[in-house]
Amino acid sequence: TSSSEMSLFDLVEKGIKDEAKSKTIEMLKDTDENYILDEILIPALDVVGKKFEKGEIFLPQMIQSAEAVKASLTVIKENLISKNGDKKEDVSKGKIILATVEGDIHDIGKNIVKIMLENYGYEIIDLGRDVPVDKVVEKAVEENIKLVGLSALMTTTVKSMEETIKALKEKMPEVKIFVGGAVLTEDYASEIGADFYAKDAKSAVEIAKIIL
Ligand code: B1M
Repeated sequence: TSSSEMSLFDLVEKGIKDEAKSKTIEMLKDTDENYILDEILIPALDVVGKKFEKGEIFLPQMIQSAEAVKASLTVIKENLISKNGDKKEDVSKGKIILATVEGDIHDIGKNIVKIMLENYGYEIIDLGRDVPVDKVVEKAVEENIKLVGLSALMTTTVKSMEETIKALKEKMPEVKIFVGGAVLTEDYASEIGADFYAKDAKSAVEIAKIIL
Protein backbone atom coordinates (compact mmCIF):
# COMPACT_ATOMS: atom_id res chain seq x y z
CA THR A 1 0.00 0.00 0.00
CA SER A 2 1.33 3.46 -0.82
CA SER A 3 1.14 5.86 2.10
CA SER A 4 -1.52 7.97 0.37
CA GLU A 5 -3.93 5.01 0.55
CA MET A 6 -3.24 4.24 4.20
CA SER A 7 -5.73 4.96 6.98
CA LEU A 8 -4.92 7.61 9.56
CA PHE A 9 -4.57 4.83 12.12
CA ASP A 10 -1.90 3.09 10.03
CA LEU A 11 -0.14 6.39 9.26
CA VAL A 12 0.19 7.08 12.99
CA GLU A 13 1.27 3.55 13.74
CA LYS A 14 3.91 3.75 11.04
CA GLY A 15 4.85 7.30 12.04
CA ILE A 16 4.29 8.94 8.64
CA LYS A 17 3.89 12.55 9.70
CA ASP A 18 3.12 14.58 6.56
CA GLU A 19 0.57 12.08 5.28
CA ALA A 20 -1.04 11.93 8.73
CA LYS A 21 -1.47 15.67 8.56
CA SER A 22 -3.04 15.71 5.10
CA LYS A 23 -5.24 12.73 5.96
CA THR A 24 -6.53 14.62 9.01
CA ILE A 25 -7.35 17.67 6.87
CA GLU A 26 -9.26 15.43 4.48
CA MET A 27 -11.12 13.58 7.26
CA LEU A 28 -12.17 16.74 9.09
CA LYS A 29 -14.41 17.64 6.16
CA ASP A 30 -16.91 15.02 7.29
CA THR A 31 -15.62 13.53 10.55
CA ASP A 32 -16.01 14.84 14.09
CA GLU A 33 -12.69 15.71 15.77
CA ASN A 34 -13.62 13.73 18.88
CA TYR A 35 -14.00 10.65 16.75
CA ILE A 36 -10.56 11.22 15.25
CA LEU A 37 -9.06 11.70 18.71
CA ASP A 38 -10.81 8.94 20.63
CA GLU A 39 -11.23 6.29 17.96
CA ILE A 40 -8.09 6.77 15.85
CA LEU A 41 -5.21 8.79 17.31
CA ILE A 42 -5.29 7.52 20.90
CA PRO A 43 -5.95 3.84 20.00
CA ALA A 44 -3.14 3.98 17.41
CA LEU A 45 -0.73 5.25 20.09
CA ASP A 46 -1.93 2.46 22.39
CA VAL A 47 -0.92 -0.07 19.77
CA VAL A 48 2.44 1.66 19.39
CA GLY A 49 2.94 1.60 23.19
CA LYS A 50 2.13 -2.13 23.37
CA LYS A 51 4.56 -2.92 20.55
CA PHE A 52 7.25 -0.88 22.28
CA GLU A 53 6.63 -2.73 25.53
CA LYS A 54 6.99 -6.08 23.75
CA GLY A 55 10.20 -4.95 22.05
CA GLU A 56 8.65 -5.15 18.58
CA ILE A 57 9.47 -1.50 17.89
CA PHE A 58 11.99 0.89 19.44
CA LEU A 59 12.19 4.45 20.69
CA PRO A 60 12.75 6.13 17.27
CA GLN A 61 9.53 4.57 15.93
CA MET A 62 7.60 5.62 19.02
CA ILE A 63 8.92 9.17 18.54
CA GLN A 64 7.80 9.18 14.91
CA SER A 65 4.32 8.03 15.83
CA ALA A 66 4.14 10.78 18.43
CA GLU A 67 5.24 13.32 15.78
CA ALA A 68 2.51 12.09 13.43
CA VAL A 69 -0.09 12.58 16.17
CA LYS A 70 1.24 16.06 16.92
CA ALA A 71 0.91 17.02 13.25
CA SER A 72 -2.64 15.73 13.24
CA LEU A 73 -3.43 17.65 16.45
CA THR A 74 -2.21 20.92 14.91
CA VAL A 75 -4.79 20.52 12.18
CA ILE A 76 -7.54 19.62 14.66
CA LYS A 77 -6.72 22.69 16.73
CA GLU A 78 -6.79 25.02 13.71
CA ASN A 79 -10.06 23.50 12.61
CA LEU A 80 -11.65 24.11 16.03
CA ILE A 81 -10.42 27.71 16.06
CA SER A 82 -11.84 28.45 12.62
CA LYS A 83 -15.15 26.74 13.51
CA ASN A 84 -15.49 28.87 16.65
CA GLY A 85 -13.96 32.01 15.21
CA ASP A 86 -17.15 34.00 14.87
CA LYS A 87 -18.81 32.92 18.11
CA LYS A 88 -15.74 33.22 20.28
CA GLU A 89 -16.21 35.22 23.45
CA ASP A 90 -13.50 37.74 24.28
CA VAL A 91 -13.78 37.25 28.01
CA SER A 92 -11.88 34.33 29.49
CA LYS A 93 -13.92 32.02 31.73
CA GLY A 94 -10.91 31.74 34.03
CA LYS A 95 -7.25 30.81 34.17
CA ILE A 96 -5.96 27.26 34.50
CA ILE A 97 -2.38 26.08 34.84
CA LEU A 98 -1.48 22.89 33.00
CA ALA A 99 1.76 20.95 33.34
CA THR A 100 3.24 17.52 32.79
CA VAL A 101 5.05 16.74 36.02
CA GLU A 102 8.79 16.63 36.66
CA GLY A 103 10.60 13.71 35.07
CA ASP A 104 7.89 13.10 32.49
CA ILE A 105 8.13 14.31 28.90
CA HIS A 106 4.83 12.86 27.62
CA ASP A 107 2.74 15.87 26.66
CA ILE A 108 0.28 14.75 23.99
CA GLY A 109 -2.50 14.12 26.52
CA LYS A 110 -1.90 17.47 28.21
CA ASN A 111 -1.93 19.21 24.83
CA ILE A 112 -5.29 17.63 23.95
CA VAL A 113 -6.68 18.79 27.29
CA LYS A 114 -5.35 22.28 26.52
CA ILE A 115 -6.99 22.39 23.09
CA MET A 116 -10.36 21.34 24.58
CA LEU A 117 -10.23 23.79 27.52
CA GLU A 118 -9.25 26.68 25.22
CA ASN A 119 -12.07 25.71 22.95
CA TYR A 120 -14.46 26.16 25.88
CA GLY A 121 -13.11 29.65 26.61
CA TYR A 122 -10.64 29.00 29.42
CA GLU A 123 -7.28 30.75 29.47
CA ILE A 124 -4.48 28.20 29.75
CA ILE A 125 -1.09 28.85 31.26
CA ASP A 126 0.83 25.93 29.79
CA LEU A 127 4.03 25.26 31.74
CA GLY A 128 5.01 22.49 29.34
CA ARG A 129 6.49 19.12 30.27
CA ASP A 130 9.01 17.90 32.84
CA VAL A 131 8.02 20.84 35.03
CA PRO A 132 9.77 21.17 38.42
CA VAL A 133 7.53 21.24 41.49
CA ASP A 134 8.66 24.77 42.44
CA LYS A 135 7.86 26.19 39.05
CA VAL A 136 4.24 25.03 39.28
CA VAL A 137 3.89 26.47 42.79
CA GLU A 138 5.53 29.80 41.90
CA LYS A 139 3.34 30.34 38.88
CA ALA A 140 0.18 29.35 40.75
CA VAL A 141 0.95 31.88 43.50
CA GLU A 142 1.94 34.61 41.04
CA GLU A 143 -1.27 34.26 39.03
CA ASN A 144 -3.49 33.57 42.06
CA ILE A 145 -4.69 30.41 40.36
CA LYS A 146 -7.83 28.53 41.44
CA LEU A 147 -7.36 25.45 39.28
CA VAL A 148 -4.27 23.45 38.32
CA GLY A 149 -4.19 20.40 36.02
CA LEU A 150 -1.32 17.92 36.17
CA SER A 151 -0.49 15.10 33.80
CA ALA A 152 1.70 12.02 34.35
CA LEU A 153 2.09 9.01 32.08
CA MET A 154 4.54 6.83 33.93
CA THR A 155 4.36 4.86 37.15
CA THR A 156 7.68 6.48 38.10
CA THR A 157 6.42 10.05 37.72
CA VAL A 158 3.23 9.71 39.75
CA LYS A 159 5.58 10.34 42.68
CA SER A 160 6.45 13.83 41.42
CA MET A 161 2.78 14.41 40.77
CA GLU A 162 2.13 13.66 44.44
CA GLU A 163 4.96 16.02 45.48
CA THR A 164 3.60 18.79 43.27
CA ILE A 165 0.13 18.41 44.79
CA LYS A 166 1.56 18.48 48.32
CA ALA A 167 3.65 21.59 47.65
CA LEU A 168 0.73 23.39 46.00
CA LYS A 169 -1.66 22.60 48.85
CA GLU A 170 0.88 23.79 51.42
CA LYS A 171 1.23 27.20 49.78
CA MET A 172 -2.33 27.55 48.55
CA PRO A 173 -4.77 25.47 50.63
CA GLU A 174 -7.70 26.68 48.52
CA VAL A 175 -6.31 25.64 45.14
CA LYS A 176 -8.12 22.80 43.35
CA ILE A 177 -6.11 20.23 41.46
CA PHE A 178 -7.17 17.79 38.76
CA VAL A 179 -4.96 15.05 37.42
CA GLY A 180 -4.93 12.82 34.38
CA GLY A 181 -2.80 10.38 32.43
CA ALA A 182 -2.96 6.74 31.50
CA VAL A 183 -1.36 5.41 34.71
CA LEU A 184 -3.91 7.06 37.00
CA THR A 185 -7.23 5.88 38.36
CA GLU A 186 -9.89 7.64 40.38
CA ASP A 187 -8.70 5.93 43.59
CA TYR A 188 -5.04 6.59 42.92
CA ALA A 189 -5.78 10.24 42.18
CA SER A 190 -7.47 10.75 45.54
CA GLU A 191 -4.75 8.78 47.32
CA ILE A 192 -2.11 11.28 46.13
CA GLY A 193 -4.27 14.22 47.23
CA ALA A 194 -5.83 15.40 43.96
CA ASP A 195 -9.29 16.95 44.13
CA PHE A 196 -10.42 15.50 40.81
CA TYR A 197 -9.49 12.76 38.38
CA ALA A 198 -9.96 13.50 34.67
CA LYS A 199 -10.04 10.34 32.61
CA ASP A 200 -10.02 12.34 29.37
CA ALA A 201 -10.18 15.86 27.97
CA LYS A 202 -13.97 16.01 28.23
CA SER A 203 -13.87 15.33 31.97
CA ALA A 204 -11.29 18.10 32.34
CA VAL A 205 -13.82 20.52 30.81
CA GLU A 206 -16.53 19.30 33.23
CA ILE A 207 -14.18 19.93 36.17
CA ALA A 208 -13.34 23.43 34.95
CA LYS A 209 -17.08 24.20 34.71
CA ILE A 210 -17.56 23.18 38.36
CA ILE A 211 -14.61 25.14 39.76
CA LEU A 212 -14.42 28.31 37.64
CO1 B1M B 1 6.54 6.77 26.28
N1 B1M B 1 5.86 5.47 27.59
N2 B1M B 1 8.25 6.74 27.00
N3 B1M B 1 6.89 7.99 24.84
N4 B1M B 1 4.75 6.43 25.55
C1 B1M B 1 4.44 5.16 27.63
C2 B1M B 1 3.69 6.06 28.60
C3 B1M B 1 4.45 3.64 28.09
C4 B1M B 1 3.17 3.21 28.81
C5 B1M B 1 4.75 2.74 26.87
C6 B1M B 1 4.84 1.29 27.21
O1 B1M B 1 5.89 0.83 27.59
N5 B1M B 1 3.75 0.54 27.10
C7 B1M B 1 5.73 3.61 29.00
C8 B1M B 1 5.52 3.92 30.49
C9 B1M B 1 5.52 2.68 31.36
C10 B1M B 1 5.03 2.99 32.73
O2 B1M B 1 5.59 3.72 33.45
N6 B1M B 1 3.91 2.40 33.08
C11 B1M B 1 6.60 4.65 28.32
C12 B1M B 1 8.02 4.75 28.46
C13 B1M B 1 8.65 3.66 29.28
C14 B1M B 1 8.78 5.80 27.88
C15 B1M B 1 10.29 6.06 28.02
C16 B1M B 1 10.88 5.85 29.42
C17 B1M B 1 10.98 5.19 26.96
C18 B1M B 1 12.49 5.22 26.99
O3 B1M B 1 13.11 6.25 26.87
N7 B1M B 1 13.07 4.06 27.14
C19 B1M B 1 10.38 7.55 27.60
C20 B1M B 1 10.08 8.49 28.77
C21 B1M B 1 10.95 9.64 28.92
C22 B1M B 1 10.46 10.54 30.03
O4 B1M B 1 9.31 10.93 30.11
N8 B1M B 1 11.34 10.88 30.94
C23 B1M B 1 9.23 7.65 26.66
C24 B1M B 1 9.17 8.52 25.59
C25 B1M B 1 8.12 8.61 24.71
C26 B1M B 1 8.15 9.43 23.42
C27 B1M B 1 9.01 10.69 23.49
C28 B1M B 1 8.65 8.55 22.30
C29 B1M B 1 6.61 9.66 23.17
C30 B1M B 1 6.07 10.93 23.86
C31 B1M B 1 5.98 12.11 22.95
C32 B1M B 1 5.26 13.24 23.62
O5 B1M B 1 4.36 13.09 24.42
N9 B1M B 1 5.67 14.43 23.27
C33 B1M B 1 6.03 8.45 23.90
C34 B1M B 1 4.73 7.93 23.65
C35 B1M B 1 4.02 8.48 22.46
C36 B1M B 1 4.15 6.93 24.47
C37 B1M B 1 2.80 6.22 24.29
C38 B1M B 1 2.95 5.22 23.14
C39 B1M B 1 1.61 7.10 24.02
C40 B1M B 1 1.35 8.20 25.06
C41 B1M B 1 0.31 9.13 24.55
O6 B1M B 1 0.62 10.24 24.14
N10 B1M B 1 -0.95 8.67 24.48
C42 B1M B 1 2.62 5.52 25.70
C43 B1M B 1 1.85 4.23 25.64
C44 B1M B 1 0.37 4.46 25.83
O7 B1M B 1 -0.04 5.22 26.68
N11 B1M B 1 -0.44 3.86 25.09
C45 B1M B 1 3.99 5.58 26.27
C46 B1M B 1 -2.05 9.45 23.93
C47 B1M B 1 -2.54 10.46 24.96
C48 B1M B 1 -3.63 11.31 24.36
O8 B1M B 1 -3.03 9.70 26.02
O9 B1M B 1 -1.59 10.90 27.70
O10 B1M B 1 -3.13 9.02 28.39
P1 B1M B 1 -2.85 10.17 27.53
O11 B1M B 1 -3.97 11.25 27.68
C49 B1M B 1 -5.36 11.00 27.75
C50 B1M B 1 -5.87 10.71 29.16
O12 B1M B 1 -4.96 9.98 29.93
C51 B1M B 1 -6.17 12.06 29.72
O13 B1M B 1 -6.68 12.76 28.59
C52 B1M B 1 -6.01 12.34 27.41
C53 B1M B 1 -7.01 12.30 26.29
O14 B1M B 1 -8.01 11.34 26.51
N12 B1M B 1 -5.11 12.91 30.29
C54 B1M B 1 -5.45 13.97 31.03
C55 B1M B 1 -3.78 12.87 30.18
N13 B1M B 1 -3.24 13.87 30.83
C56 B1M B 1 -4.23 14.58 31.37
C57 B1M B 1 -4.21 15.70 32.14
C58 B1M B 1 -5.43 16.21 32.59
C59 B1M B 1 -6.61 15.63 32.25
C60 B1M B 1 -6.65 14.48 31.47
O15 B1M B 1 -5.50 17.29 33.31
C61 B1M B 1 -4.34 18.01 33.59
